[in-house]
Formats: sequence, structure tokens, C-alpha cells
Amino acid sequence: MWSGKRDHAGFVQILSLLLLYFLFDCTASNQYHWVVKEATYTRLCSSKKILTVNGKFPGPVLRAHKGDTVYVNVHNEGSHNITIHWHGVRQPRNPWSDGPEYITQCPIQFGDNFTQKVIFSDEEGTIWWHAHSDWSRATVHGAIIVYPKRGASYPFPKPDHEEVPIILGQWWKSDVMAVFEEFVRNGGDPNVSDAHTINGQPGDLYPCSSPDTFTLVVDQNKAYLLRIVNAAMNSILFFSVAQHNLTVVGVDGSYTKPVARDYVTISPGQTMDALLLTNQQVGQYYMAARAYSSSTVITFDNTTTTAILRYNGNSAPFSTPVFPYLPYYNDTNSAFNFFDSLRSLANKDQPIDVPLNITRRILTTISVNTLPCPNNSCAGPNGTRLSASMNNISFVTPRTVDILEAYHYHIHGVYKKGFPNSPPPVFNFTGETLPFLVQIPNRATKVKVIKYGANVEIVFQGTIVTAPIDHPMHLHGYSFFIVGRGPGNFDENEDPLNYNLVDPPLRNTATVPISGWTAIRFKADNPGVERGRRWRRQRWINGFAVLFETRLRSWLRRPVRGGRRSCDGFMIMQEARLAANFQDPEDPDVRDPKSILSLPHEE
Ligand SMILES: [Cu+2]
Repeated sequence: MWSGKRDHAGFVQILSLLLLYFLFDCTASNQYHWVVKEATYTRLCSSKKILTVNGKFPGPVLRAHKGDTVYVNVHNEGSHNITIHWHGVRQPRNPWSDGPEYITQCPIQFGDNFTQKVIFSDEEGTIWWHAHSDWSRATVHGAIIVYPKRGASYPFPKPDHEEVPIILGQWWKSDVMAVFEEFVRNGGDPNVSDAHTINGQPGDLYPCSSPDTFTLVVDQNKAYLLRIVNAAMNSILFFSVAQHNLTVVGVDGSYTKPVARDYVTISPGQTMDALLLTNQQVGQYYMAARAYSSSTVITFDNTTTTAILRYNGNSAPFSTPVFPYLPYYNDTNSAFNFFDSLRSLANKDQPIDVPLNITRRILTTISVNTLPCPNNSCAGPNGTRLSASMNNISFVTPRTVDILEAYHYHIHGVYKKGFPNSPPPVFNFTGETLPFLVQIPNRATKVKVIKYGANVEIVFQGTIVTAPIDHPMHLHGYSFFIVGRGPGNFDENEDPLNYNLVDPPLRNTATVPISGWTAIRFKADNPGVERGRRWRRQRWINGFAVLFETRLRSWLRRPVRGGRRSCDGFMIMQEARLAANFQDPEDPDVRDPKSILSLPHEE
């Protein structure tokens, strides 16, 4: 099935059964050995070293059946500290090795190793894993394929080929860590990437790329299950296959009612299961992806990546493949028309449980604000520094102890409770004018404490602060139902009347439309520290943390030594109590923890 793909030759994992050792789990568990290390790759006529897992880009596929527990021993032989995150894996009562840096664990230092336990519970279909430290995920990522439970079947006819990863990514000719450091330093947007990629290859439309274009060789009249992942750093993408429909049967590790489309939209962090029926004439067809970008002020990578779908028996291998339809870059209607077409199965075999009686409502703005910069020397608008916010709070990442550890051991001063339930300054979020008050966000490590079992609704409200933009929003530890979305300001009286509470899609990443809102619902039944975050231009950090009621601390069975990555080994605790503060390398002016914890709005 794979051809012309040097870099994919080793997609096979070392897999071993540790039957006796993990007998208490009642099932044999899979164990993976991953080595994070640099490897040299050549793209777009130049070579560079990139960080990889086992030398592969994209990284190895992790395979499991629904209900499996997998152990991944990560050896960091790279040059950066790193964490590996299991995106879209619920990890029930096991946030300890979920990966988000300084939220649930501290990074694996280079030279060190850490065995991460990954518990697959509800999710089934395609999800993915990626590094969760700075910009290392640009090259350290791969697909996770969760097959149906052993003995169970798909809710659709079994495809002839059930495993075709299509990993969409982005490539910079320069070192991605240098791109990251540069925009952290200058406070502006990251440099635009030089290419989009399909399975690590830019494709025929870029220089020096044709010979290595990813080619999927297929037989006629078969069904192929594409496992599509958007692993790009900041591009929402349109993807399509010339003269073939994609029948979407699942998103973000949850099955959907089948929906046949001539293109799909996929945001960074999202995944998709799509059936491709090879029911066209024997020949060659392009698959292609390019950006959806509706902002009028933000530059983006407007290049198009391609791969080739080649039928066996094709008699004209050197003819130009047929090119597919892709919506135009700023076609918001097409982008969201696709998202709106997704529905959960919601039948008797796959019932859903949308929370109806909401006990915790949160309305949060998501904005790209600006911070003043000395001598107006930064690269944001008017010399400012860009800083994303939720409810006008820009999340400050702790650097001495992770939030989960602080929560579990009652370490004070690492985070503060009281993330507001609604925007502190209410203004016309999507109107023409903006109060000065909301331009400069508060910087804080602010969390929302939610009672175990609460039925939560969060409405993400886009704003015009700095510039309106579409925002992909992601939650760790949960999938959620997307019950509604709309243009303009959310109307708490009118808009809920139009919610889909019957068969809304269950996702882990929602896309909030430019100058609009999206509403999600979930039941808070997975104790831990979860982080909601936005999925673009990561350093405009972003997000808030959600904590669960104190009495559930005991439910979080902290793994014994070796199953937990502390910030500085297990003796960190005493030091942390003394040293917990928020010195932020990006902002040396912030020295006194209290100074950034004085917030305008407390519960
Ligand atoms: Cu995630």
C-alpha cells in the first residue's frame, strides 16, 4: 500500500507482551520503546536535523484496541527536554502520564526516560500523539489507531484496508525551535511555514519534492479507511481527493453518522476516519490540502500539498494526476458547512449522553490581546507583544512544579482558583469598537474548580480584540459534545433554543468561527487537571486549567516511583514548597508571584 516512501519504511513497532508483569490489568499490555532523537531530513532542496521518535517523521503509529492499556517507554536522547501527550485519550483517573508540560507533569530531561501509561477507554478510531513542549510537536507526532474491542466490529462495513494514515503537517526550512524562539523573543507571529505536508512530504507542487511525493497505490473497487490527522502547527486545512468522495465515519476518536463530502475541513489537533471507495476509472488522482484562513491581517502559508492516489493497472504512470476541488482560502461557509454536517451515531448500539441539566456554565472570551513592550520594540501591532487570553487572562505556565503535583500535594502558590465564569469586562465582543480595558490581559495561572459529576457547558466567544480569527479549542482528558455555534455574540436566551442535543458530534477539539461562538457540553467525571487550550500560534498562551473538587484527590491514585514524572525527581516537594513562584523567562519583570495573581475578578 505504501510506495515511494523511504521515511515510512519502518512504521512497524517493537511490540512485546508483558503478560505476567501486568497480570493485574487482566489483559496483556502492549509495550512500546520510543527513542526521541534527532535525524537528518531533506525537504524543499535543503537538509536539517529534526527531532523525531525512532528517527521517523511522521513518527510511529501506535495501535491498540478499545479498552487496551499501553505502556510507552520514552527515552529522551534528543537535545531538548520533552513530554509526549496522548491527544484525545481520556486517560480515566490517570492524568499522571498524559503529557502536557507543567500541567500534569514535568518534561523528560534529555538523557532520561519515562514510561507512560496510556489507558484507552471510550475512544475508538483515529486519534494521535505528539510532543507537548514548545514547538517540538512540529516533527514529533504520529497517529494512534484504536481498533474496535477484540471481537467487536465497526459500525460500518469492514473496509478492505483499515489502516491508511494521512498525516497533514507543516514544514519550515529553518529549525522549528529557532522559529519558536524567534517569535517568543519578538512577540509577533511565528514565521510562515514553507510547506504543508502529507505523510511528511510536500508533494509535486514544491521544488525538489516530486520524487518523494507520497503515493497511495490502490486496487479498484475497494474501501480504504483513511486515518487523517491534522498535525500542522497552525493551519486549519481543507483536504480532498480528486473525483472521489470521502465518507466521514468518525472524528476525534468517536464514530459519526456517515457523511459523504467532496472535501473536508480539519483543524490543528483534529482527527478523522474517512472511507475512500476506489470506484473511479483506473488512473491517477491527486489528494491535496491547503489552508483555510479567514483573517484579513494574519499572513499564512498559502501553499498546497499533494499526494497521489494511483490505481493498480494504471497504464499511464507519467500522466499528470487529476486535481481536486478545494474551497478558497477564506471560504468560512464551506469550512463550517463541513463541521456542521457531523453528527454522532446516537443509536441504540452507540447511545450518547448529552448533559441536559447544566450545573456549571462558563462563557469565556477567546482573544488575541497585546501586552506593552519596552520602547514598542516587539513585532506585534504597534510594537506590542501578542498574548492570547481567555476571559482576559493570559495563562502563565508554572516552571517549578506542575499543576497536578501542586494540586495533589496542596502546594500553595503554584496556581490560583477562580477562573471567572463570564468575561470580566462585558463588551460588544464582535462589534466595531473596543474598550481599552480589554486590550491588555491579566497574566495569571488561573484554574477553574469544578465539582466532580457537574454537567458543564462552556461557550467559547471569539472577539475582535486585535484581530478576529478562527480558534481551534481543545480540552485534555475529555471529549465534549459540540451542541451549537453561530456568528456574532452568543445570546444566552435565544441561541440555546437551537442547540443540537439529540446527536451532536463528540470531539476533543472544536473550531470557533471567526467573530462567532461555539458551545460545548461534557460531564466532569474524570478527576485531574485538564487544560483547555487553543491550538494555534501556541505561544500566545492561552487557556485555563480545570480542577476537580478536593475530595477526589484520593481517587487520583498517584503512581508509585517510576510512573510519574516530577519536576526534579521525587525530592522536589520540599523545594517546591519553598520555591514555588512564577518567574517567567519571557517576562523578567514578573518577580513577585502576588503581582500576577492580583486579578480583577474572583469567585
Ligand atoms: Cu490533547
